[in-house]
Amino acid sequence: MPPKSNAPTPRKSAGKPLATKTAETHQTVERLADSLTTNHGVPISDNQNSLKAGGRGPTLIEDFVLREKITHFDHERIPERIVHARGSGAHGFFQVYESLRDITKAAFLCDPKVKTEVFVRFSTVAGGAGSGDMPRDVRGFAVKFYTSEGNYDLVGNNIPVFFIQDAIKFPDLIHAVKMEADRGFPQAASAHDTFWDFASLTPESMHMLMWAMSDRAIPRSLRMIEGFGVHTFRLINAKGESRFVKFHWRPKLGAQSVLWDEAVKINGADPDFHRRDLWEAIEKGDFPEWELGLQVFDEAQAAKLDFDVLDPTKLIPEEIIPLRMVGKLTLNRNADNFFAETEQVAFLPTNVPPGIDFSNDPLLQGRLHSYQDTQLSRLGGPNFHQIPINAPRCPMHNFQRDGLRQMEVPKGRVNYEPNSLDAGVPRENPTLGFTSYPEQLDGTKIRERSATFADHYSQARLFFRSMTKPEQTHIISAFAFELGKVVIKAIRTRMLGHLANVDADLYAQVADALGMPGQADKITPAVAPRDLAPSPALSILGKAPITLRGRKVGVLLTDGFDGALLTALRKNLKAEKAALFIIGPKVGGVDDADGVHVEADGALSASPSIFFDAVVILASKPGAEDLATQAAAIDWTANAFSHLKVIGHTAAAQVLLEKANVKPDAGLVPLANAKSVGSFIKTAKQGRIWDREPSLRRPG
Ligand code: HDE
Repeated sequence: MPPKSNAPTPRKSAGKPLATKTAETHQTVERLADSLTTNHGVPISDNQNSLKAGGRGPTLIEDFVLREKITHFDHERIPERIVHARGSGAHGFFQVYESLRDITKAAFLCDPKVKTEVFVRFSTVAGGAGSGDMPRDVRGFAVKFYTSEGNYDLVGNNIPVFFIQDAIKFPDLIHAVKMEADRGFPQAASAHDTFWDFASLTPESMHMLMWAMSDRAIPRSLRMIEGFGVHTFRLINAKGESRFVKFHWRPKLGAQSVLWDEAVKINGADPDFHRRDLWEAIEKGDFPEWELGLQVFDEAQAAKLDFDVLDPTKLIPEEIIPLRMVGKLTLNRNADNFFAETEQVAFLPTNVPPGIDFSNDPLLQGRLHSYQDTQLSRLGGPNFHQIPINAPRCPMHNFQRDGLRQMEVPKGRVNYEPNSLDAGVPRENPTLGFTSYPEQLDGTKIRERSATFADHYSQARLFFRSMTKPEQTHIISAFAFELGKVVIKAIRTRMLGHLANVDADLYAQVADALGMPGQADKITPAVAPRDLAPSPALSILGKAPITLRGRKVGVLLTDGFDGALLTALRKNLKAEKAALFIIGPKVGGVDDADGVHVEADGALSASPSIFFDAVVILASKPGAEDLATQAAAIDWTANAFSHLKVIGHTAAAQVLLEKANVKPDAGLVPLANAKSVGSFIKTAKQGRIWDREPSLRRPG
């Protein structure tokens, strides 16, 4: 059980308004137990006025009610995370499908009947806590499992590799990507000189850069991201046998991304797009789910791979070691309080139960120090494990004592061991306690990178060549955008040199989009890149599900619309488990052709088409003619088209489509009657109309 909260029990009776001379609102109660109090329990008589020497006089320093309230407020913020500051969290549970006893002794993975409570926090990396949800960035995917053997934190990302191979480079990487030191910009963006300066001088980052420039870095929803533990870990079974493992999360809704132009616009129109989407889905009972997949392999298999499994810039293609899907994560409860839970949650890669262990990946090894350390300054001392969101749900007892923010009152005389004074105090547990895998180590103390880490281009090439055509085009465009924002030309030519090593076509197209053909620096790879067999599993589009489940369809209505069409849409979308969002020219809603009033979920000006996966225009003739005079409606329609969305529309909407320069194609579905709604649904389930893209924009 989590420690008891000392928050006051909510009052049952509503406050009574009290009339005052100056008309400020006072909501009062009579029972002492219901009173607003100070933090020390003194009942407060007036929470609207400070204590003054006369109505127009100065405020008195003896006003402890005012001073306590303001002092607490002044200290409400704590230092934000140095990375991953912007995040959204939720509660849920995890359950394995069958016992994994053969490969691990971790109790929560050995019993399919056990539902392990979890808290998950998703995040961006570079921006501050108040930055938008949609920058091009890696997403953090951190899971805290409250297991019966202590907390297990799987602190991963939505990309399976990382920028650097050694923890000692992390401060440099983060300094380079965050806002530049002298000018304080750009916020939450990698498209600037210092990032690309560092990256172009760090060849090991090439594979990760391909991912960061891909659609993976602009997800449609946090519910639609994959997750990865990145490093190789160990699983240990009860016999003490060790196997290597890579952790994967696979969203049940399928992975999906937005287009860059959408990301830019969404960040302006709704900077909380991801946070809101996650919150709303959970509130309405549409619980996001992920399957946990394991790639399990032994030392002999590891030795046969053509790269080092301790190198976090490399992945193991699923085609070589397939995923074993072992369990399911469900998020079914929003946080009660953002600060207490999502902000104060402290993930520690060092939190592992018996049965899970570390590998010697030098990036992981550095993380094993960093997270505990960062919590000391963020959460103000060594007792942050007592904060309810961080506290283990299993018994916890040891002889660590005192320290800032100690909330417990340890009893008794014995605070050391061995001891003979109290037989009831906790003792070592040689059979069930955590033991490290006794790996044989015999090395020279040395500051050196292993030669087995030196191939920086082959997997970058593998990734690019495993993408579908639209995904490749997006990567080219992203490089062109980001490098286009780099002012110092030498950084661009250096980066082009790396791209030439990755793939000749990628290089040529980025150079062309930048207007810099033939300007790449000559960069000699430490190890010549090889052509590896492509891994189709790395493509999002290649495995996109045909579905509208968890997606949102925006329906633009005008007065006089056909009510039967809306009813049919509503019914069909419900059957597909998709959300329907009604947009009216005004939020007050519209009347259908029979005069039946329909409330809108949002006004046109506040509900741009970028918020939806597919759109429908149910306009009457006069309604469409009016919309065709309005920039908001024309942009709404033009954007839906240029973002490759499926558009269902009435014949009357033609005037608006023409004004928005929408050309008929497979994604334009006329809605003549309730029956045609079926073909709209069928088309929208396919996702975007990728064939439309080349006619609308070229790479760059
Ligand atoms: Fe982190 N990272 N990291 N990181 N990281 C933090 O811990 C660090 C790395 C990741 O939602 C910090 O509590 C170092 C890889 C996530 O609260 C800090 C290195 C991966 C989160 C830290 C790495 C991650 C963090 C900042 C290189 C993917 C957010 C605040 C050795 C596998 C967790 C905090 C949350 C947060 C250090 C590299 C994932 C400073 C030194 C690789 C998801 O301790």
